[in-house]
This record gives sequence, C-alpha cells and structure tokens, in this order.
Amino acid sequence: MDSNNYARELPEKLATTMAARAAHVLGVNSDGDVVKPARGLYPHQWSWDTAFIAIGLSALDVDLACRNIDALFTGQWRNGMVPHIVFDPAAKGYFPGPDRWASAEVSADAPSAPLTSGICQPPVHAIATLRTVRAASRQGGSTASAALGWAGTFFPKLLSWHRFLVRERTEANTGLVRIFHGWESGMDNSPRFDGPYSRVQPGPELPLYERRDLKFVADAAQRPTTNEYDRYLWLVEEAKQAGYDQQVLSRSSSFDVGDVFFTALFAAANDDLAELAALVGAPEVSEVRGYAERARAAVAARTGPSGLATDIDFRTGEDLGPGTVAGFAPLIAGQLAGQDLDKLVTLLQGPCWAGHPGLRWALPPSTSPCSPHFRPRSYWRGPVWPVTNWLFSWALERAGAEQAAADLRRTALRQVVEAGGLAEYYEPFTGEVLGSANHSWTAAVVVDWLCG
Ligand code: 2M8
Repeated sequence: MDSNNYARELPEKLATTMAARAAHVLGVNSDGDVVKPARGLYPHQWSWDTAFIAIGLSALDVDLACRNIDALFTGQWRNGMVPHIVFDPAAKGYFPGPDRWASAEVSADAPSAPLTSGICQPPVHAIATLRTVRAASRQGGSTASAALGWAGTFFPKLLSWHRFLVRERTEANTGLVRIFHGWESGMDNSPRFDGPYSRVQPGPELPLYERRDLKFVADAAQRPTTNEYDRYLWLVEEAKQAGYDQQVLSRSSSFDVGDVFFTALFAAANDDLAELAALVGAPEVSEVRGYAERARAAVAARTGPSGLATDIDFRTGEDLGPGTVAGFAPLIAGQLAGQDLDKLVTLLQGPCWAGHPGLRWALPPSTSPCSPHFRPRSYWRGPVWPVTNWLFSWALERAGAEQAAADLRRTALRQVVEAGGLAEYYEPFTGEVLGSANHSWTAAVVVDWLCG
C-alpha cells in the first residue's frame, strides 16, 4: 500500500481486513474472469459497473482488470454502442433478460453472441482504462508494457463508443447527450425522471412480466415501484419497435432526456481518452479533445446561478429541476475553478447535502434531504451510494480541491467500515445497509481507496 491511499486512515489491521473483504466480494461475484455486480440480483455483466470494477481490480491484478473491460466490449454493437448489459447465457433469473430485449433479432447492429440489452449506460470506460494503464505503469516492468500494449489495441473500440455518442446521441441544439430510458442514466428511479416518466404511457400490448428483483431484495420499498417498472418495460417495447435505430428513437421514443450527469461523465471520459490517444500514439487527440469541450460547454449551458445543472426533457422542453446529485454535473465535467468550484464544494458540504444535520455520515445522498422527493430507503431517491462518493472525490481531486476530496473519501470509507457491509446503497440517517449486501462496485471503490 503506497502513501497516496487511504489505508492510513484506518488502524492497519482494519485496513487490511477491509481490503481483503472487498477483494473477496469481487471474487465471490465472479464467474471465471468476469465480475458481475452481485450474485442473484445482477447475474450478468453491466456496463458502467465493469468500469468501476476494473478501477478496483487494477490495484490487485492489472491483467484481470483489462480482461473484464475486454469481456464487456465483446458485446459492443456494430454502431459503436456499448450495451448496458452483456448477458451470460449460463445465468438465469434476471428480468428483463435477452429474450425480452431481442436485440439481435431486431437490429443488425447488435451481436448475436454474446446477447446484450439494447440501451447503454454512462461512458466511464475511458476513465477506467486510463487508470488501469496508470496503475500498471506504477507497478512497472512487464505489467506496464503489457497494459500499454493492450490499451493500444483497445483504443479503437473506445473511440468507436465515443463516436457513437457524438453521432447518435448528442442533441444538436444543446450538445447534451440524450437518453431514451432512465436505465441509461444509471440512476434508474431518480426523481429527475418523474416528469418524463409521467408522460410514458404503457399500452395494453405491454407483454405480461414477472419481476425478479423482488426475489432478492425482500423489502420492495428499496426498489423501484411496479408502476415505474411498467414504464421501464414499455420503453423496451418502444425501442424494439424502432428496431433500436437511434434516429428513429430520437423521433419516436416517449422518453427523451438531455442528461447533464451523463454528458459531464462524457466530457471527463473524453479528457481521459485524449490522454490515452496521446499515450498510445493515436492520431485522434484533437478530435477527442473537441468532444470533451463540446460536452463541457453543454453542461455549463445548463448550469444555473446556484452552480447546479439541470436536465432537460426534449419532448416538452421542460427543465427537470434540481434536487438530485446529478445537479453536481459541472464538478464531474471538469475544469471548474475559482469561485465556481468553491460554490459547488460549499453546496456539496452544505446543509442540503453532505452537511445535513440528520445524516449518520457526512456524505451526499442521491437526492437532497431538502427535496420534497427525498425517500431515504428508495434506491436512487435518497440513499447514499459509495460509487457516487467515489465519483465526487475523484472529481474534487481532479479539480485540485484536495482537502474536500480527502474528507469525502475518509468519510465514505468510514461508512462502509461502520455500517458493516459492502452494500449497494445505505440509508443516509440510520446507516442501514440496503439493496444487495455484497455489491461489486462498492467493493471496487473500497479497494481503490485502500490499495490504489
Ligand atoms: C441498477 O440498474 C439495473 C438496471 O440496469 C436494475 O435495477 O436492474 C442501477 O443502480 C445501475 O446504475 C447499475 O449499473 C445496475 C447494476 O449495479 O443496477
């Protein structure tokens, strides 16, 4: 463990025990090389989870980190899209599975092996790739040269993914990345999407379905409602109806949101992709820098006087309002400085976020406790997610706000230690562990904090 990690924040024995437990969770959730998000609840490979998992793995086994990213990209579509789920044919029990998505039947762009879903998730893969290459370079020797060689061959796949988002998903007037399903945001039932979902009207032809998630999470209040699930499934039907054609969807999808958080992650990922391009000697450095600038400008244009950014519903032109962590998109997008940075740090640490007096730990809940939509046990409507703590501490460090980054990381680590579990999410006031009990991206960020 080097001096840049947070192991020293804990008594040595506890740090070692926590790192070992986190590594164990990653092992338990693996099938062969591939680390799934959780046994039972999420038995396939998820897109953005894989990137965070690789970030954790890179501290333990660089080659395994690369193999996980590679495995995800075996599901990449011919048009460049990285699907949000790559299905494991041996794993049953998740709904909606490959039959319901019918991607390969409906779209010539989708691979027939492996089978995949038909939508995407935030593009954090270039961030994970660059961190993996950097971890390898710190380890030196053949690990460093092998990782750099791998990054050289992998780079075109990342570039094709980013070009997909520019070509097919960047809305021309705003420069925002548009999403056609709340699942694409990764923050499935966030109140950000209540307005757009209220306009999604499932038709009588919605095929019957049986939810499987509630078999693994006993308390239904921790998961999206059935009313929400009907809408999630209806959007799958709409996407199939459109043949998963992005241009058709941009006209026909009843859900079409300019997502500031996704766009901010895309800006940051393009910064890292440009750096990767330079490292591997690819000629596309300035093309990718241009993507970063355009995405950052799009987030800045959605930023109000408070410093927080808001999504837009392209179907109605409606401003989707503040109150969720996605508002901190300008911090994620990068290049925030001076007063703009100070303002967001003060807000993040203030009484409507991590500084709310009722919180068990000073960590930002997924929805502000000051919002009327805050629900402390319901998934992305209030619980604290370690993965967003990772993103914010990473973004703060990138912005040069080192003290704020260190405080956030230290508290986030304290949360997982004191709550006694590497959970998917946590109740902000009581600290109760919620969702899946041994979640891979939680374990991965803990490994990164302790061993990275
Ligand atoms: C959650 O989403 C999936 C659908 O993609 C689900 O609820 O079934 C979200 O937290 C998402 O961000 C995450 O990638 C996924 C797996 O951890 O679970």
